[in-house]
Formats: sequence, C-alpha cells, structure tokens
Amino acid sequence: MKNVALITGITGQDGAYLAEFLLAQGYEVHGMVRRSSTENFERIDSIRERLQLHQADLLDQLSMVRLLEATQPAEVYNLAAQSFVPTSFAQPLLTGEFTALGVTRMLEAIRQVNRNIRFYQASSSEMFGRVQEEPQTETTPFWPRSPYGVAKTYGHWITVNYRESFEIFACSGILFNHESPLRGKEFVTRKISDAVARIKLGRQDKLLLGNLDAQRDWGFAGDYVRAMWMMLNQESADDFVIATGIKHSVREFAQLAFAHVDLDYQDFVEVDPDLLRPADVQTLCGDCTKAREQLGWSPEVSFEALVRMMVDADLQRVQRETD
Ligand code: NAP
Ligand code: G4F
Repeated sequence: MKNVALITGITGQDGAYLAEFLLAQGYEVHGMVRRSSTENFERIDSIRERLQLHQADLLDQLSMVRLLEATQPAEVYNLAAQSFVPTSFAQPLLTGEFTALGVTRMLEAIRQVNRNIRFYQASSSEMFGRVQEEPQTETTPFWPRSPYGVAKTYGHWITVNYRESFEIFACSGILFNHESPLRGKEFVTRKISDAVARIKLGRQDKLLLGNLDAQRDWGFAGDYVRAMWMMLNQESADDFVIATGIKHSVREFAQLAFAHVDLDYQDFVEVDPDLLRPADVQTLCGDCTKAREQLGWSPEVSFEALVRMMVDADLQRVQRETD
C-alpha cells in the first residue's frame, strides 16, 4: 500500500519541490489549497495530474479536521504560512493567525483525528533574528526581529509542546533561506535573478534594493525538502537546523548574478530607503552538524551554482515571454 502524505502550502516554492520528491518516493500526495478566484497552480503544473488537491484554510479549524478525515495521511508537512517578512510588519495580526495559530489548528486536528500522524513544521532561521551566537544551532536562543519571526517562534514551540504533551511525532525543521527558480519574485534572490534577466534582455533599466549588507546562508530548495522527509522518517521526532554553513551578502548575490551575464551590478543597482525594514536580520549562518550526523543530510548545490541556476532559468523564461 502507498504511503500517504498531505502537504499544506503545496502551491508554494517548497510545496512544489516536496510534492515532486514524495511522488518520486512512491507516495500518494494530497495537497491543501485555499480557495481563490483564480487558480494559482503554476508551480505544480507539471505534476498536477498526479496530485490530489483539497480546499481548506489555515484559518478554518473544521476544514482541517475534515481534510485529515478525508485523506488519512501518515505524514503531514505544514508548509503553509504568510512567509514574506515585510508583509508581516504591514499585517502582523493576519501573519499571527496563519503562521502561528495555523500550526496549533493543524496539531489540534491531528490530536482529534489520529495521533499517529507524523507532523513536520516549517520553522525558520528568522527565529534567531538578532543572533546570539554564530553559527546558529538547535540550542541557540531565539530573538526574532519581525512579526513573522515571532509567529514562527510560536509555531516552533507549539510543535515541541505537542510532541512532549501528547506524544505526537512532531518535528520542527529550522530551515535557513533556500531558493530556486520557483522562489516568489518578492524575495531578494529571485528579485535579483529576474531583474538580471530583464536587464540583459533590454526589458528593464535598473534594480532597486534595500539592505545590501544583509547576510544570509542561502541553499537550494530541492536539497532542503529532502531534509523534511528525512526528519519524518527517522526513529524518533526531533528538531533540526538545515543550512549550508556559508553566508553571503545581498551585495555578493547581486555581484555574482550580474557577472554571470557579463554585467557589473554597480551600473544597475540602486538603494531605495523604502525597502529597508523597521528591524532587519543582519546576518544568519547555520550549523547543520546534527542533521548531518543523525539524518545523513547534506546540501548538494553550492551558492555559485544556485545563482547561476536562478539567472539561467529567468533568462529562459523572460526570453520565452518576449518571443
Ligand atoms: P511560499 O512560496 O510563500 O508558499 C506559502 C504557501 O502557503 C503557499 O502555498 C500559500 O498558498 C500557502 N498559504 C498561505 N496562507 C494560507 C492559508 N491561510 N491557508 C492555506 N494555505 C496558505 O513559501 P515557501 O518559500 O515555499 O516556504 C514554505 C514554508 O517554509 C513557509 O511556512 C515558510 O514560512 C517556511 N520557510 C521558508 C524558508 C525559505 O527560505 N523559503 C525558510 C524557512 C522557513 P497560496 O499559493 O494560495 O498563496
Ligand atoms: O529574501 P528576503 O525577503 O528573505 P528573508 O527576509 O530572509 O526571509 C526568507 O527567509 C526566511 C528564513 O530565514 C524565511 F523564513 C522567510 O519565509 C523567507 O523565505 O530578504 C533577505 C534579506 C533581508 O535582510 C532584506 O532586508 O535581503 C534584504 N533585502 C535587500 N533588498 C531585500 C531587498 N529583501 C527583499 N525581499 N527585497 C529587496 O529589495
């Protein structure tokens, strides 16, 4: 019999990569999607026929209970969230409802329907915020710097709490930034790769960015979804940092991306003060020793290969759109 998995946030970057990965492992894959006036299935287009999609919403407890009853999953991957940090400053309450309380709603649904369901929570390096040590590990204290980071910190602890209180197999994956050609265009890496492609092909003149000195530990989303599955397929539930251990600045990302198409970023990038955040996370760099040793996980795609992959994909897409 096939293993059954349910993914919330299946229409997002990670949802699409995880769905493809689980299908390749032989899973029956169900996805939770929220109702909208137009379908937003672009990222899962190529696997759409092999997925079973169901309407439900993180805001609606009963819809999640019914979803678990209908699909009877062995594994639930909770990837759905309001995931953009600037929006969390503009809409802190909604972010709290989705990104924090949404986790409890899913855990409550599991507690009610079937406590044997294994649960993965998409936690974030944003929880480290104003970092207390470097590199960050599973024991580094949290100091979130945005309503998003605060909401994710709640999601992390409620996951730990349901594991300790109700013996639910619940894991929190503390993932550092991970990117891909499927990344949303508002995030800085994709904003840069898209702009590089458009500038190279004569469709755009300049690129406005905010904090160029912010440093992130950037990895490839395809590598990171593999870690999610590994966490749910070990003997006991635990929490893991998933990272590359190497950090780069936004400036370096831009430099490399423009250089890949023989351009100098300094000729095109301008700083727009409106893009600076009320409080930013200046630096993040993770230590994934625990995941390496206990899960046997390690990243395969380097920073340089990631930048090239994203720019090349956007060049092809922009070219196609303008043909
Ligand atoms: P993403 O591309 O922004 O996808 C978010 C997903 O959540 C989308 O499918 C979205 O659906 C869904 N969603 C939002 N609100 C919902 C609601 N009320 N009910 C149901 N679904 C809802 O995010 P991602 O980059 O794939 O990240 C996946 C998860 O990992 C998120 O929880 C994110 O916070 C977390 N995370 C990401 C990173 C990273 O670097 N990518 C790092 C650490 C943690 P629509 O398509 O309908 O909008
Ligand atoms: O790409 P970003 O928007 O990602 P951020 O804020 O690190 O959050 C992402 O990673 C988290 C993991 O740590 C996830 F949990 C979260 O869901 C999301 O996926 O910004 C990265 C850095 C920031 O310091 C920002 O200030 O880039 C800086 N930046 C500079 N100019 C910019 C821009 N960010 C954006 N989005 N747009 C800019 O123009």
